[in-house]
Amino acid sequence: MQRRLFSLSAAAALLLSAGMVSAQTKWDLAAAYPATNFHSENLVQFANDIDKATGGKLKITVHAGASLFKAPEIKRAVQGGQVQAGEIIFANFQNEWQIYGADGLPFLADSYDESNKLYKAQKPLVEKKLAEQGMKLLYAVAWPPQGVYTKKPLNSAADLKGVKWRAYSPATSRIAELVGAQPVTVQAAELSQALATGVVEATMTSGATGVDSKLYENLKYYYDLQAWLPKNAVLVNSKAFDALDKATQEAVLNAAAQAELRGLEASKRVNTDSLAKLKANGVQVLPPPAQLKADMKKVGDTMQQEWITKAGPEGKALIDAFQKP
Ligand code: PCA
Repeated sequence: MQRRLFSLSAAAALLLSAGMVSAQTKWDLAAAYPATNFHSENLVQFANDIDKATGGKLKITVHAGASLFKAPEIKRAVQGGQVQAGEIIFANFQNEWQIYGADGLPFLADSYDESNKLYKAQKPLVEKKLAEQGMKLLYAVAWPPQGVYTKKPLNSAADLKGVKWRAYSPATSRIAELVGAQPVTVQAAELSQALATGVVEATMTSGATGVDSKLYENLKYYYDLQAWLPKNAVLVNSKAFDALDKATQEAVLNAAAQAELRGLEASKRVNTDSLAKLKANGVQVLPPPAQLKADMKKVGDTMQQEWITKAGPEGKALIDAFQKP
């Protein structure tokens, strides 16, 4: 009897310690932008919120600056389970599925309000696609509006002919083609280097990335076109998420909802702050000249038409949902 009691309690102790081991889950989260970028800071707070809410049961380590995977590789890494979670920019994946690229098109949704509306229309489609791909969307946050950085002043798109144009997405490459610039795809993590070596003479991005990558050291003009607000999205591998207990899943979803709201406010704040920082660093931050704006709108029209043709019925459904009053 004594022996049996002993072995029972030993078994219980073993189970308990096994339980303690499996009670803590560790995730890595791959991110592509610098640690000081507002998206990355938001990710760290997201991870801290989850740590607190779960009493340390789910620990997420954020790997910023493309230190685990390069920006275009993160989606596949999350899908394949090489990393449990990751942050991507939807616009990078337009060639895979046009709907991912909707928020990367010039002048389709060109303010925070429009961008929110577009997100609402995109979200159910994207969630369904990601679920098919074995992933779950946790939250998404828009970058600040995109403008043009150049070395020389611009009057019209014709001034961009032959210029070495840094692109980060299929859409930003297409802009270069349409204005006769020379596109070269460089992700944010390599942008400073590309500028220093003269591979890049112009780009379209946000004030935020202008500050992150110190674009002001090489590019002295910023035309605040406010052409689109591409979104970053935080994804998790579905199997990793499903393996969590219900309470932990709830904690992740709650923290994600808060991160989405907090991220949007941060984006707006960073937009204002970064334009001021560009000026302080000698950049002429200018409204686009009328001809440049008209030319870029035309580029946007062409690209929206190309997009709708490729995106088919899903694209039409998205635009209808987006334009519904
Ligand atoms: N910064 C990122 C994407 C959009 C943005 O504002 C970049 O330039 O790569």
